[in-house]
Amino acid sequence: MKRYFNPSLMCMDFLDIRHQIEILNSRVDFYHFDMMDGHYVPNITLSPDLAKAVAKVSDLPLDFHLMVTDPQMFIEPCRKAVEPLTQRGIRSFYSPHAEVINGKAFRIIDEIVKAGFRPGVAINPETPLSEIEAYLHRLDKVTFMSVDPGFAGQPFIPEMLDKVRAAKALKQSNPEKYHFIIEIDGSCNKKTYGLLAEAGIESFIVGTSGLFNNDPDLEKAYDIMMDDFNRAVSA
Ligand code: S6P
Ligand code: MG
Repeated sequence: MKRYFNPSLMCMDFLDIRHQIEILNSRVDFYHFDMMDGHYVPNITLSPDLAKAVAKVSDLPLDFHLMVTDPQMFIEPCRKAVEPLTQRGIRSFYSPHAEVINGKAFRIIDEIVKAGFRPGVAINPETPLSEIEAYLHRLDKVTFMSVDPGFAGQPFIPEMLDKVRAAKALKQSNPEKYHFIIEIDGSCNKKTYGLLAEAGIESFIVGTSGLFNNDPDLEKAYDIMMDDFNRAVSA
């Protein structure tokens, strides 16, 4: 099974962004890009301007995670930010929260696709899978939150795992219909990799606990992450 690693850039050392991106470029699959508006969650993080800067020194798709009340508002700024990548056929992801798109989900997914993104959705720990079933077949990725959105460094919420298992079973039961990548966001680290992989996670968003706090030297931190991961999944 293909596995993806998706570092959460809000957990980087902001005084050393370019250097860290250059280290990660050859090692990971996507860059998870948290966008917050201070309303949907009580925090503010990354911006389209920073996305534009990152896209200048990387060939990896950006993975926009919209923790905002109005995800439509950021489609155009994010589209512009990654335009140089999109023009080279590198398609970034754009994932609003399931909890805010009800009533206009199909319209928003269409807008996301029209802007050149791969459509995704992020879903909170307490939100049932049924909430997104009507449009699941249109999604390229589902980001299952295993923490309440808003902050790095929070404890893992195991109650959400049943939903991941259900998503995996649904995907397996109808591979013609569903193609979404099953992704985890929150407290993804050596304590949880095994559990997550077994439940069906294909893409791992690694933040403070899985990658950046492993070592001050990011190359070493990455090697530690891979050792931890390989040990956990082969155990
Ligand atoms: C949380 C955000 C995440 C975090 C990531 C941090 O609102 O969406 O992407 O950056 O979960 O990882 P960790 O290991 O600190 O929980
Ligand atoms: Mg996130």
